[in-house]
Amino acid sequence: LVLEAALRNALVNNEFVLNYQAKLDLKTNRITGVEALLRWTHPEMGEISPQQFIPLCEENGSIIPIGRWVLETACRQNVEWQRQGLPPVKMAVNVSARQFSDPDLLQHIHDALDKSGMDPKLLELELTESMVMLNPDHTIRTLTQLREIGVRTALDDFGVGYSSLAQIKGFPIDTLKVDRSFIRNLPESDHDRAITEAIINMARTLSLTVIAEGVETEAQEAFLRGVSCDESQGFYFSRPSTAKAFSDLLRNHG
Ligand code: G
Ligand code: G
Ligand code: MN
Ligand code: NA
Repeated sequence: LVLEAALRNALVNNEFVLNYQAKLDLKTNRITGVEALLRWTHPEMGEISPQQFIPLCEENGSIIPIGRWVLETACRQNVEWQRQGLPPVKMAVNVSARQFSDPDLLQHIHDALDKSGMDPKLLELELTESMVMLNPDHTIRTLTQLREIGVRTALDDFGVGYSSLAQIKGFPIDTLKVDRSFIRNLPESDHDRAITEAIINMARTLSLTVIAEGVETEAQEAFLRGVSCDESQGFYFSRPSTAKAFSDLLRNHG
């Protein structure tokens, strides 16, 4: 209840910021993209984790204006980095279930792209399996419209849901993000090695890009490179950080 009351003023009081975490291409060793991650610091309560407040925003509907702010802020930041002479990178934005079912989502995306002048091809939306499985007809319609304007989509936390190969095949998505629960015990776990390889092979068959999330060690990264995983994201290469820290990383690492 205290949190909900505080949330009501968070947007107007400028209490949200975005952090950014790099995505690394495992073949070229270049940064190919970045994920925007919402952070909330309340003046008295301090930092509150998105795992705590995002479910509340989903429930009370405030995820719609907050999600809109995230989209617009991420797009503006992407354009700003290029204005500073940095190489273009894909900008990934998390979309919640309620946002995905919101009939105004496409309009909000158009607005964010128009206001910022960002190239739609650099925008990637991260959706979870559970939300795309809820209403497959709506999902296909929405994904098709996004593809028509050039916006990319990724299935986040992939492998923990219940989507079958047959269903995924019908969705015009671009990327699978292998859930970090499969990465955690690599390379030791026989099971997780087999699952990760199976997801990578499946992604290949469907011409999807595959990225591993939660990569925390050199051994995990080496294993993933060895099985031709396309990209890697996690604390090993880079933790989520401020826009300034990310732009320094991009400038120095490329
Ligand atoms: O960044 P962190 O690991 O604390 O994120 C925790 C959870 O919050 C993750 O599931 C992540 O996808 C989600 N999350 C982070 N930022 C956003 C956002 O801007 N919008 C939505 N809907 N979820 C987010
Ligand atoms: O569900 P989603 O993939 O959007 O969640 C992103 C969250 O994962 C972010 O909150 C980020 O802080 C967290 N994260 C990113 N890299 C790592 C990692 O290497 N290990 C762990 N445990 N969490 C990570
Ligand atoms: Mn994500
Ligand atoms: Na994820």
